[in-house]
Amino acid sequence: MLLGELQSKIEHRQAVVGVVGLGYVGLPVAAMFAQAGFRVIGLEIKSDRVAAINAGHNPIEGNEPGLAELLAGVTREGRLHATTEYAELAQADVILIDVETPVDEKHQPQYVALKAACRSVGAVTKPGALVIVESTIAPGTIERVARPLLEESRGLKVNVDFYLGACPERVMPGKLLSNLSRLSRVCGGTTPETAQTMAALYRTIVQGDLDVADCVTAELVKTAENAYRDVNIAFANELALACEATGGDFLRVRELVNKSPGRNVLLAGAGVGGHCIPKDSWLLAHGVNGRFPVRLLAAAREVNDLMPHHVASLAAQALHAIGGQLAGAHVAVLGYAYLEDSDDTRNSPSADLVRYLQAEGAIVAIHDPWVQEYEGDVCQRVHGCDVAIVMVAHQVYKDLDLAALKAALRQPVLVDGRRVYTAEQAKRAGLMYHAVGLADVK
Ligand code: SAJ
Repeated sequence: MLLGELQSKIEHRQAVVGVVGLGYVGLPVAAMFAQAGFRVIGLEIKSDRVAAINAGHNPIEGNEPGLAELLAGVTREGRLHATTEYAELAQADVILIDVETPVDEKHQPQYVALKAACRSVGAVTKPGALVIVESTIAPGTIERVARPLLEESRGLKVNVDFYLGACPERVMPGKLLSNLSRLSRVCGGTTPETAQTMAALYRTIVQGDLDVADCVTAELVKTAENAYRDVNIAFANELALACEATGGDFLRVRELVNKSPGRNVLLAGAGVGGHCIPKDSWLLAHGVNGRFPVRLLAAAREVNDLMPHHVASLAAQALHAIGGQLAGAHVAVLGYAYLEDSDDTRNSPSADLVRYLQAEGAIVAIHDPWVQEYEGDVCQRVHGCDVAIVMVAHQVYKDLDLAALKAALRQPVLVDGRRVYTAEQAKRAGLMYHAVGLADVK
């Protein structure tokens, strides 16, 4: 099938869309294309997930507005069918690949799932099908990993037997459907015609801009936009440390710097977690493939990864100031999710903090109203502790009565990793206050 024919099938909603990987990206994508009128085949290796989806049940945790209803509707109408059988993708005119692409402890991409998906898709894809990798991948991955694996299964040739592109997703937990429909996408194709056909496909579900490009541009844009954020957060964190060292207050300094045109210092904090920001800088660096030393990206990752350790040192200094120490101290960690008012704990800075504290001999109590195993009354969890450390700016901590917190603590020590409070508020409540970016309150 020629691309023109495929584009026409897409525009008439006659194309069959396959989605490989029905996780927090693939499932909303599959449901949205089904809602747009396509017949969608969702490929998922976890059979229990397949059963739940075909029964119209949303297996994705957390609050995702609209997703459960959408999924129930499109499965009930038979427009989305999930399967564990790759053979069913032989019917698909378009196949989207939405599998995980994590990095390992050496910051190297782990493409096990991506490679398996490409091999399996290559073994079944119909002539003239369009394969699109939506997972976030290092620049050069389409050329160096996806294309060869798709071709070798049956000696296929890209742009002859199938077409190939990259269209990285920009979803966020809690906003899956709105991000998918609202945000712009880069449609990177191995040929300009492929990119145009990709744009025609995404135009059926995306209201944002659809910018056509080549594959490496699409790979660069996604990894760069998150690396950019990581570097900017690292700048804020390093400025916060400079404020602590020089007697400044980061929030005041940031406010005044940002009055200068073109400045936008982000927020210093207790660390950088989540499913994409900590990873994408390493994917971008991997794409450079050793041709140039990657200094800034790696340095920013180091600054951000050290923030939980810095918060632990603030707690140690706070205890030392009252003749105590971390060893044997009872420490309450408030907030375990990676982001405020979220239940997502992936790459949580609090997990690093807990490891540091326990390595120093502290006894740690964790609270997080959004994380089931740590939910409960804050003051009950803090009761008898020698220090409370706020790691996430959950609303429930913003609303917290500091006098009640002080009454629950054995020692009146508060360490604020997200500047939820002010030194004045803490002082009024009788708490000794230490915070990221604030020189020690004497
Ligand atoms: N963080 C800071 N200081 C800041 C901003 C964030 O320390 O000024 C920390 C957060 O506490 C968190 C981590 O960084 O631990 C990541 O926060 P995030 O606001 O970047 O949220 P994410 O990880 O969900 O990032 C997503 C990304 N979106 C996609 O990948 C589609 C990112 O590109 C967006 O910029 C970000 O959402 C957003 O702007 O909300």
